[in-house]
Amino acid sequence: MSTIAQQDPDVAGIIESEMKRQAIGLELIPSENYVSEAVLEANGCIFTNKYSEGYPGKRYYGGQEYTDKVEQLAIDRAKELFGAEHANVQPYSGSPGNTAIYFALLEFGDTVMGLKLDHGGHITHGLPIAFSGKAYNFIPYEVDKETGQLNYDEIERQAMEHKPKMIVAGFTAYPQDIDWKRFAEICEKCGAISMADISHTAGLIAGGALENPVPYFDVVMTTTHKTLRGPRGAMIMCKQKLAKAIDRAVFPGLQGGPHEHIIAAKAVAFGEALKPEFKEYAQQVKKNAKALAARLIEHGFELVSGGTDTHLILVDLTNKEVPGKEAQVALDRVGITLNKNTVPFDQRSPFDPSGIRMGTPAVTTRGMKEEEMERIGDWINEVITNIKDEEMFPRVQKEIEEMCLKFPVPGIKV
Ligand code: DSN
Repeated sequence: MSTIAQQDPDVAGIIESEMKRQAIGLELIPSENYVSEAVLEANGCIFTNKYSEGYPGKRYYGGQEYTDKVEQLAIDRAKELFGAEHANVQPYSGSPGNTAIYFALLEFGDTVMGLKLDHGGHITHGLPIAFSGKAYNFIPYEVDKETGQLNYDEIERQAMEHKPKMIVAGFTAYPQDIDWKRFAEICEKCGAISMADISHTAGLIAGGALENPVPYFDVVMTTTHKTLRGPRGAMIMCKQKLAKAIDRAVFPGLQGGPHEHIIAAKAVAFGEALKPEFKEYAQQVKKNAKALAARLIEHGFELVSGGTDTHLILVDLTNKEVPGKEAQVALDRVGITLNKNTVPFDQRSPFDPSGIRMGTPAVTTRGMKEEEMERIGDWINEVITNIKDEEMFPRVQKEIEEMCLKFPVPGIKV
C-alpha cells in the first residue's frame, strides 16, 4: 500500500477504510471470502501487462512463453481438483461463464430448464429480463412449497413434458446438498445436456465436503472467488467431446484477451485447494453453518428448507415481523454483513423481501469455529429483537469488533 499512499492518497484512503471495515466486521455474505496473501499477490502481478488472445500454444500475439505456462498450470490444477476431462480458466466471471456455455451448446430460442430466481436460482438461469431469459426459452422449476427443498420427481415430470435441450442445476440461495446423480439421470431420460453451476459450493466440493457433479455432468461452471477462495473470476469444466465448442465460445465467441494475472491467481488458489488443509477448511465451513443454523433455530428463527447442509442459511423473517431490508441495514450498523433475499413463494418485493441470506465461508477462513458461530447467532437475534433500541447498536458493534480483532483477515494488518 505504501506506493499507492504516496502517489494517490485518495484511492489509498478508500482502500484503507475498506480494509478496516473488513477487519472489524463479520462477513456473512455466503458468496464472499478472504483470499490468501499469495492469491492477492498473484492478483496484482505483472501479468496484468500482457495480452494473450488464444489458448496455451495457440496465441495471436508474441511473448507468450510465461502466459502459456501459468495458464496451463491453472488448467492442470483445475482438472486435478475436480477430476475434469477439460477446463477453460479464461471466463471473466460467472455470468460470462454461463453465457459461454449457452452460446457453445444451444441455439437462440432453445428450451432450457433452470431454478426460478426467487427460489434460489441466478439471473443467468433464465430471469426473463436478463440475457439468458431473453435469448432462450427458459422453463423455471421451483422448490417444494412445504419442504423448501427440490422435488426431483416434479423436476423429472416437467423435464419429460418440456423436453429441454439443457437443464441447469446448481444454485445461489439453496441451503441443501444437491442430488447430482438424480439430476444427471433426469437429463439422460429427457435427452437434455446436463449443466451445473457450482459457483457457491465449488470449495466444499473441492475439499470433499460435498459431492462432485463433474463425473456426472456434461458441463460445469464455477466462479473462483466464493468457497473456492480464489480471485474474482470463473472457469468451465466439461467432457472432452464438448471442449472445442466451449473453448470457441469463450474465445473468440464472447471474450477477447484473458486476464492472465487473474489466471495466475486462480492457479495459486487451486494449488491451495489441493492441499490437505483445504479439506479441513471445507468441513469446518459446513460445521460452522450447522452451528449457526442451530443457534438461530433456538432463537425462534425460521430457516428455509429446515436448516443447512452447505455453507448457506436462508432465514424467513416473517414470524419476527422485520422485513429483510430493515434487518440487513440494522445488522450492517453493528458490523454484520449479509444480504436481504427473497424466500420461495415470497409475498414481498425483491427490493424488500422477507428473508436474509448468510453463510460461513469468510468467517471460517478467519479461523472462527462453532463457539463463535453461537455468539454470531446471539448477536443476530439481539439486533433483530431490539431493532428499535438505539443504545443496543454501539454496544453490539463494540462486542463484534473485539471478537473480530482476535481473528485476522489474510492480507490485512490492523
Ligand atoms: N452474486 C452472487 C451471489 O451472491 O450469490 C451470485 O452471482
